[in-house]
Amino acid sequence: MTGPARPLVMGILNVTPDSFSDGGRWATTEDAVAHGLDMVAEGADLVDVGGESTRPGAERPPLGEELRRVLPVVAALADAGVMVSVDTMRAEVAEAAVGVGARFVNDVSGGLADPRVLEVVARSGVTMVAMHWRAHSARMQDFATYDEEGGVVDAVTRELAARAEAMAAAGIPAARTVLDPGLGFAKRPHHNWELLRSLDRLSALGFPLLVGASRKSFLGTLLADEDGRPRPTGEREHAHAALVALLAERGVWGLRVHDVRATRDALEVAARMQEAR
Ligand code: PMM
Repeated sequence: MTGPARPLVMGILNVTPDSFSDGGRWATTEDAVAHGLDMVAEGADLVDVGGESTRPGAERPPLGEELRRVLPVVAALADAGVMVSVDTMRAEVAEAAVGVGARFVNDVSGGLADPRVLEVVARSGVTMVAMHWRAHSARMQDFATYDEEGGVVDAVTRELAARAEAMAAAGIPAARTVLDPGLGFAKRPHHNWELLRSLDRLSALGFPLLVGASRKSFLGTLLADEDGRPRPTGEREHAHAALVALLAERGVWGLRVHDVRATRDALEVAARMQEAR
């Protein structure tokens, strides 16, 4: 039986020593591939393989190191029949990953860090996720100001529309364009909540939306203890599952998550509630 369309679940596979919540856990190719397959077994529709940590303050790895981390994992998962996305801001990595079977390029800079990514995507026929981004992680929180009229929602809508236009100009059709508000990237906690409350404004741009809230610090801030200490990254999953259930009602295209099982469970609940209406 086909139920109502649910958001796709993108399982996060960070092959990095330093990502904020899972850095170092899947550092060998073997461990990373096994974790990717586990996420698929739990119900992930696609697996997002990344070799560069984008946590605030992170330094970039050299190109060769990023290729070395990512390519064997993308190749092995794609060979196993998994739909793979590569999380990269570099054209060389995108091109090599597509060459070994990646079907999505997830560029957190939406092609701003390396505009040649747009050409690679246009040429290769894969789908691109363009996230809202203002600067590399080492400096991004310096750009978390949205003082103009309309605040963060207007600014992110405008800046993402500009990325979609750049993609179209590079020859990427709308059917292969996904946008993402970029929660936590040059955003203070309240900016993330404002964006989540106003997702319909981004949807009105006419592209599918991917949302990545999993384990992010705005959830830690929400759940801070009475001394103001944020809830640790590994203890934010219940709040995330609640958010997933609410997002399912907003018609988002995809959710980028660490805990696939909890996400699928939350989506089951949301789907059953929608059916009952
Ligand atoms: N967040 C991170 C990395 N890549 N990609 C997209 N499209 N959207 C996101 O929100 C996003 C991303 C940082 O989180 P991680 O360190 O847990 O991967």
